[in-house]
Amino acid sequence: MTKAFITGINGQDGSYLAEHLLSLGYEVGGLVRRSSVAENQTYRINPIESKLKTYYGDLIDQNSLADAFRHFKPDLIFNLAAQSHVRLSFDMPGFTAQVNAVGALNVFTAAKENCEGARIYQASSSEMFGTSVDPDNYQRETTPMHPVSPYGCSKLYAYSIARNFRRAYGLHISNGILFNHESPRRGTNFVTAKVVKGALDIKYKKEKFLELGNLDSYRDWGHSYDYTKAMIKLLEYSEPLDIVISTGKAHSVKDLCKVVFSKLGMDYEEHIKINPKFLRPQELPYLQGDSTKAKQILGWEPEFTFETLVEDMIMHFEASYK
Ligand code: NAP
Ligand code: G4F
Repeated sequence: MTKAFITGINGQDGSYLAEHLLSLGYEVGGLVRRSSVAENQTYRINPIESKLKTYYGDLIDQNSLADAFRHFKPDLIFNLAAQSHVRLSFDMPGFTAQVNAVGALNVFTAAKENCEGARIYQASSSEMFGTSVDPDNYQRETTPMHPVSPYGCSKLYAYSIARNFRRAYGLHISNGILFNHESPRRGTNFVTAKVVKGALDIKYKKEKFLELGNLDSYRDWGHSYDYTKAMIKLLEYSEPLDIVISTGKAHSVKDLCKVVFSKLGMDYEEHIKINPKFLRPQELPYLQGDSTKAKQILGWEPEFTFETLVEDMIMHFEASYK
């Protein structure tokens, strides 16, 4: 196994994954969409760009995937590309389904026809569980899936068609069911990066308040650096698997605000305003993952805790204020 191809290579996870794979000696290729502002689009992979082979393409253009696969000849394919924002999936459910559901089908079909023997990783999500929680307050591989967003529904289709292609055609496709993971490279319209950046704006007197939506939902937040290592362990494992990756600890959005503001010497209650614009038509109230299977089978353990994740993000974002 020497060549790895990543769709969504310039995203948060794609950039960490590419770095890990290069450090392990893999040749790394990836798919990049056409954008009118090319400079910003690839900022996360600019430091390693000379070591990568990138291809222009799009998940909804199956020919572009087939061409890239035929040319690069990957042994491993990581399908990370997606419209990954849950609230925005309510604004554009059709586009979200095209990219996340039909797009994943396009990746599997192009791989089936052009990359015999390749192992495929599908970026599945804890959002697929929706309102479903086991009686012990965890979600795990056996927990029923009842998604509550167009994003969750699109990811459930991709998860299901991956399992179908595995059984029907013998493809080696694994689903990584990842709980929320963040980093200094997280897009600033996700809540962790928004809170860190918003608190810094207040500390450095650029803003007085931060507007958020629902503060009462709980998420199991880990670090993308750790979770992208789990993706590689999953594809290096001999059998295709569906596996949960999580820290096993849930925190509310309110907890997150409390920790971030207090680390910066402030009281969050004096600075947070609720703006209904950031509420969702249906909320997913509680996520907490049990990753026992990943620990036992893959030997995966996260290095970052919630505290060190928050500190890493603050340190990164604060550097641009000084
Ligand atoms: P991200 O930062 O939003 O990255 C998404 C990537 O997909 C970007 O490179 C984006 O390119 C690309 N992309 C979007 N639409 C595309 C299309 N039609 N064709 C080709 N590329 C397209 O997301 P992430 O946090 O790295 O997440 C990686 C994957 O894991 C996603 O599938 C996400 O749904 C899933 N996931 C994430 C989490 C999490 O907490 N981060 C948890 C579970 C699952 P542009 O930059 O050009 O838009
Ligand atoms: O940071 P979020 O937008 O992440 P969300 O919706 O949990 O989705 C992320 O994790 C999924 C895995 O479970 C991934 F599959 C998905 O791709 C993405 O990476 O929101 C987290 C929580 C939500 O309950 C939201 O309602 O924060 C709440 N929130 C409160 N105010 C807010 C805001 N979220 C955002 N983005 N912006 C707010 O102002």
